[in-house]
Amino acid sequence: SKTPIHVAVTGAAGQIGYALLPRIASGQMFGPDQPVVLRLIEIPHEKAMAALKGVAMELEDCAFPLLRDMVLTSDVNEGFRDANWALLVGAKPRGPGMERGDLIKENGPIFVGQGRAINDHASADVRVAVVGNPCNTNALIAMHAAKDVPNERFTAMTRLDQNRAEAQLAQKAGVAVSEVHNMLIWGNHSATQVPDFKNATIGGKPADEVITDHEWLKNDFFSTVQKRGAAIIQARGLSSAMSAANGLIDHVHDLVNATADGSWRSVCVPSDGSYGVTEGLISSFPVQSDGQGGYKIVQGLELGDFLSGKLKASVAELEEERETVADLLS
Ligand code: NAX
Repeated sequence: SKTPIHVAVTGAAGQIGYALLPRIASGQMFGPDQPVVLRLIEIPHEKAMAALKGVAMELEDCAFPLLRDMVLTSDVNEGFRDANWALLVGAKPRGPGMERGDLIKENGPIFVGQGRAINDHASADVRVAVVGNPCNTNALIAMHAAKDVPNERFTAMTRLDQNRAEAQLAQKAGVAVSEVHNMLIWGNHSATQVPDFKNATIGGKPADEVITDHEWLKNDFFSTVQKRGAAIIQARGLSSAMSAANGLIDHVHDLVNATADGSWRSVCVPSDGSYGVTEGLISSFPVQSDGQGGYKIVQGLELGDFLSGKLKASVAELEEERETVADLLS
C-alpha cells in the first residue's frame, strides 16, 4: 500500500479543525486509497491541549481505515516534522474593536515561527496552505521565513469564496451548481476580493450572458460574496467552519490532482506580475495544477474595466498589508 502522507494542521482543536479532520482522515483530501498521518498542532494552553485530545479521541472512534497515526503537540518543530502538507488554520481571531491592521500585527509573528519550523523540519516536498486570517499576508510571512522552501509551495485559500460565488450564480440563474464553471476570485481574501463574473460560465455560456441583470452582478452578487462571512456570523453566532473546511478540502484536492484543460481554480499564490498584480504578493489567481506538484497561472483572461478597477484596489490593500508587516519579511 501507499506511504502515508503526513498532514500537519494548526489550530486543530478549533471549529474548522473539527469539520476538517474527519474529512482528511476519511480520504476526501488525498483520495480513497491514500493513508494519512495527522500531525495536530495547538497552542500550549491546558484547555486547548485537552480539547485537542478530545478531538483525537473522536477521530479514533471513527475507526478511519486510512488514518495511520496521530501526533498531538504544541511544539511546532515536532508538529511540522516530515510534513508533506502544512495546513495553517490556527490564528488569533479578531477581538472586539480590533482593527484589521492590529490583527495582522498580532498574528504575523506566529507565521514567522511556523515558517521557520516548516523550513527546518518539514519534508523536502512540503506544500503549505494558509487559512488563518489575514491568510494572504500570513502566507507571505511564512514564505519569507522559510528560506529554503520554494516560494510556489505557499498558497492561501480563496476557495470558500469561489464556492460561495458559484452557489450565488447558480441560484440567480435557477440552475444546479454543477452547471457553473471557472468561477474565479481575484486579489485578497478580504472584503476587497473580486468575484469574476466575466470568465465564469453557466451551462457553458458566459455568466454575464446568462444573467442579463448586470446591475445585480456588479452590486448584489459582489457584496453578497464579499460579505458572506459576516452574514454567517450574524446567523450562526460563529464564523464559517463547515464551509471553510470544505473549501480547504477542495483547495488541496485540486492542487494535488491535475486540472482539466480549459479549467481553473481560485488559489492565492505568489504573483509573478501576471495581470498587473505586484510581483511577490500572494494574491488569488486562476490556477491550473499539473497534478505533479506544479501549477501555472492561467494567462490571457479578459477582465474589462469594472473588474480590473476592483482588482487594482484589492492589490493596493495587499500592498498595504505587506507594508504593515515589513519588519517580519527579512
Ligand atoms: P477557532 O478560534 O475556532 O480555532 C482556532 C484554533 O487555533 C484555536 O483552537 C486556537 O487555540 C488555535 N491557535 C491559535 N493560534 C495558534 C497557533 N499559533 N498555533 C496553533 N494553534 C493556534 O477558529 P476557526 O473558526 O477554526 O478559524 C480559524 C481561522 O480561519 C481564523 O483565523 C479565521 O479567521 C480563518 N478563516 C479563514 C477563512 C478563509 O476563507 N481563508 C474562512 C473561515 C475562517 O474565518
